[in-house]
Amino acid sequence: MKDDSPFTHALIGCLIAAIAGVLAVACETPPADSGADAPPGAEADAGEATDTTAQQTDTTGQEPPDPEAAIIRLDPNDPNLEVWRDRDISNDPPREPGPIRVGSVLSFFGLPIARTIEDLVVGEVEVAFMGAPVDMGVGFRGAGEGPNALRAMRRSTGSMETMISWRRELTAVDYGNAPIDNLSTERSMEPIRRMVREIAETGAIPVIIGGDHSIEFANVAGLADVYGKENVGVIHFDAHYDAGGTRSGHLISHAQPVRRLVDEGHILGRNFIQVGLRGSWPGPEGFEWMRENEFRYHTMAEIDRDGWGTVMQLVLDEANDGPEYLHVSFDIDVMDPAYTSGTGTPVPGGLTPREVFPILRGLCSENNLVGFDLVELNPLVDPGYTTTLNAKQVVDECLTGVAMRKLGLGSRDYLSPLTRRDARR
Ligand SMILES: [Mn+2]
Repeated sequence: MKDDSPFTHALIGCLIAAIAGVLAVACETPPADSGADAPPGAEADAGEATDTTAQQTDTTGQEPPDPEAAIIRLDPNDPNLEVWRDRDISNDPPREPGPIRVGSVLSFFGLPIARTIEDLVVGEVEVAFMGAPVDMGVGFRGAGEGPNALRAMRRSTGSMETMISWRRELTAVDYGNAPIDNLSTERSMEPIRRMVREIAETGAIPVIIGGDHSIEFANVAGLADVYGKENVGVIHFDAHYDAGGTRSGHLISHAQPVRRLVDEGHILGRNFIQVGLRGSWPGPEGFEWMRENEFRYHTMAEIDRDGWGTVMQLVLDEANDGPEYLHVSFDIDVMDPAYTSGTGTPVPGGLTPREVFPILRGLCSENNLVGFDLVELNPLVDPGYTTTLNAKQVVDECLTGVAMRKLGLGSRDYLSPLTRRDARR
């Protein structure tokens, strides 16, 4: 039904003005490096290292073209303009609020589903999964299929390292997917942020399954909305630092969430810990920017020199020396492509499952974890399901850590007495 009332037109006009305002402000204040952080000789690295200089040198003496003239604006009369509108539950059958068991219908780890905030509250939900199927931020198709690939995995959880099953210890649900605009990364941020905020406001931990890494911005900003600016620390597992400047005028893509989070003041640089950086990006300017902002980072070069055991202890110590709340953002490309070929921008020389799993249990058990995201899983280039299998295990290990903490076993060193030599009777 088309609504032609003046009120509706005025409302939509305001909305467009607000969007235009945001764009205008963003255009007036380009990030300091404006894409100058590509290292010498670094050519386009599968999309993630393709910052381009915003302004070409003008050799003709003519005025540069007006960028505004090139923008094709949105149709204000499209009834689907507001991608962040509330989920339509008008066709749901009447029922008491609370998690809904769905039998063999696919959900993350076979969990019950939740449709409303009341479902989360009444069900005393501690962990709410959500899908954020964005793939425009990586620049090609596939990462958006990540949530459903993970939902299709077999549902077994837990492992003999701890003999703890998080599914037994924690109340968890699948809260569905965020209502993104799959033609716009920019417009997809707000609905994801809002859904993260909804979950966090109930006290539950949002576990966001991407989707490309642009969603880290929405995830962490949503958590900061609830827990307060500068009150959340982030461990960023990634081959890339994801703090790139503007590219073709865009201020959000899978290469930029970290820059936006710091520039907008959601997170202090010193509360960002980066693990697994390698390859050609960033160059010196990117590292200088991180140094200026007091980032803590651990490159693969450092890990190769000092050994994973040493660096893992350092990261766990640094996580304990931060704000009260912790978010873990896990880009599957931090692992070596031998284990995770199904991703958009693989870089050789990464972490192994043996290195990744214990640090996740440690981080998620020793800290007050308030959010977790798993991103850049692209099942369209994962022919052997290796990546999806490892991605599932990554989530599993972190939630095992959350369950360990609940049981009073929160420690990086905890292993079940049944499965270690020194506890033999
Ligand atoms: Mn990333």
